[in-house]
Amino acid sequence: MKDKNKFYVTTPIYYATARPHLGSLYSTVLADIAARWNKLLGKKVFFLTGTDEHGQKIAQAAQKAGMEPQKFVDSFIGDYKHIWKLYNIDYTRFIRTTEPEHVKAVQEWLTKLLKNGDIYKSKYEGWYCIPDETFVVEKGDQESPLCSMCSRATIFISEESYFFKLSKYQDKLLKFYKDNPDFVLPKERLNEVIKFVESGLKDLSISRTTVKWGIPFPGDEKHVAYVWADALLNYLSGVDYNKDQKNLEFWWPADLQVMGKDILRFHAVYWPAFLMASNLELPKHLLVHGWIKVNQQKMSKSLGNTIDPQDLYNAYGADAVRYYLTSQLAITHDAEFSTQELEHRISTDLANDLGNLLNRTIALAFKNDLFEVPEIKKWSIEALELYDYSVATINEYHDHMQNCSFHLALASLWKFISRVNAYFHSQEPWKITDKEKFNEVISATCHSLNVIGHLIWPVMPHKAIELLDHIGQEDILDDNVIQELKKKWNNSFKLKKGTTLFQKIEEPKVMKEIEQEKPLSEPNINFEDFAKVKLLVGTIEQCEEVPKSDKLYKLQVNFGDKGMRQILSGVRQYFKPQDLIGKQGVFVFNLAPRKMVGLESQGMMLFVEDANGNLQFVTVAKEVPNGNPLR
Ligand code: ME8
Repeated sequence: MKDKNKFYVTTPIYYATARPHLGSLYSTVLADIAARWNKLLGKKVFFLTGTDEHGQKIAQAAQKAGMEPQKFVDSFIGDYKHIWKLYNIDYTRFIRTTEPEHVKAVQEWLTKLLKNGDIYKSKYEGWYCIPDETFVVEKGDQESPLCSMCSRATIFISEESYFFKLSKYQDKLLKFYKDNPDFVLPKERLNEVIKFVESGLKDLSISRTTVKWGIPFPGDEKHVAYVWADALLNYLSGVDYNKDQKNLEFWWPADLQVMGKDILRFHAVYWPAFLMASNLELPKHLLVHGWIKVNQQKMSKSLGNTIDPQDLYNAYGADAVRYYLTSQLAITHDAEFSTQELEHRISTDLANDLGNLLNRTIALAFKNDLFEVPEIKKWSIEALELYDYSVATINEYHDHMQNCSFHLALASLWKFISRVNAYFHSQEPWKITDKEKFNEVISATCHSLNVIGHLIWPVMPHKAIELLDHIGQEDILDDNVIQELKKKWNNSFKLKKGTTLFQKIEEPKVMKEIEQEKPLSEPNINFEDFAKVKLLVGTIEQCEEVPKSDKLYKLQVNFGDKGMRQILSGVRQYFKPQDLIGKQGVFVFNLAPRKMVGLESQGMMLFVEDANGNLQFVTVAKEVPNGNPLR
């Protein structure tokens, strides 16, 4: 019988091509919050993070830096560990894919699959995206297709390769998704995975001969393992796959695997299929978050628009940044990074709502010579109502945390904080002369702060301890803390004066300068430049799926006296054909024709992202003749 009282959580392993940036920190903080929450629930926790150190992308970056790949990747590890420490990331193990133990685990795994026939040798011919280290599914016949994930240029490769029989697992995967609708959190993101698998899985090339920087393929050292086959295995080697069976059995399957939406396909399709082929259980949940954007673009190493967590730490401290990342960036959405918003949150939520509540309570108690708040025997109705509200908040917080809706958990906690502030004000304790009544108000507020202090610990571990220390609470991780917090209020509190928990931001900080280093707006263009782009209105007469692609629609668009045109558009996940047929849209008419999956696209349809990250097409308020230009 398995010990159910365990929680195994992982982050993606980050490409060791640069220092960690705010995006890498985001995933890692989310995993740390999940780990700490489960510690609060009294579980044994294993938290794995680390770095992805093989493959063509790393080899190229090392070459550019004029370094040996191993030395190159080694040079970033200190940075990762340093930043994780600054931000109180309490990981259990930091794994590197160049560690001999991991290399051995991958080779043994490949050997096993070779033996059971799930891996075979053949030849790969097609397109490859180096930045994403991915084989491009939509094969172009002549011209290079852009990567369907990142829209960057791809290279053509033609080489002998080992293949994993991914196609064999198509039906099993679909059944698994059906039986486990909450495998992917938030649930909505599972739809795109199902669509991808339903569109047909081809066997996956899992070795390269033209890349040298990788794990030698067992028995055929002309090949190295495909970097994703190598990287995904870290989740197993991190808990001693093929090394310590007992340890593996204790921790596997992972309870939660955190990642950005860019790498969902690898984790929700390839990874489960690898595990099925290995007769291992599948992870319980994948937590998939959106992107942090800067000036509307994904923050990424290759775009060079990253924000350094060290700068943020220097300006605001770890816990404020952790709070901002969790409360402001809803997991379900992409969000623009903004120092103004971060500073606003620090001043209002943290300094005003929470910090002031603590300061005022302690200052007032001390002013009235109350240093030890006694246990209260009989509570007033108002205090009992506050207690009820606290229990309801703990329950709500619990449910949101269990669903990994961390931003909702914080929202309900901050509603409670407002409620406590309102209680404190309505009682006007500064006017109370009756000692018992005064003690009661301070005690009810301290009990509330006790609840708040414990609940914010997963998100702001240092500030939580500081807060609890002010009210004399030391043991955060008592068994069953959550149940304890819901018990009838009967604590006494030893109050301590301390430093201010959070300072209001009076003057915007240095981060302004950091943001300004990057171009804040695109350079202007003149009218002639604009006039070069011919934007026309056309009606979509037909819309068909392109069979060789999981994204593309083939549109037949009527441009009136300028004729019909075939336009390909990669928007299948956002629209059904009937959403588009008969509608007028806006098209770039003079874009050079481009070939995709063997079909020519003679223009481009315009779309815009809505607040939910879905696309809306651009149209006219009233019907106009087809072929009319925008001006
Ligand atoms: O993909 N916003 O590594 P990677 C939010 N090595 N999160 C972001 C982000 C952004 N702008 N940019 C990056 C790899 N991330 C592979 C993973 S796992 C077996 C192998 C986060 O260094 C996000 O979680 O490109 C994304 O999935 C991860 O960093 C990718 O990091």
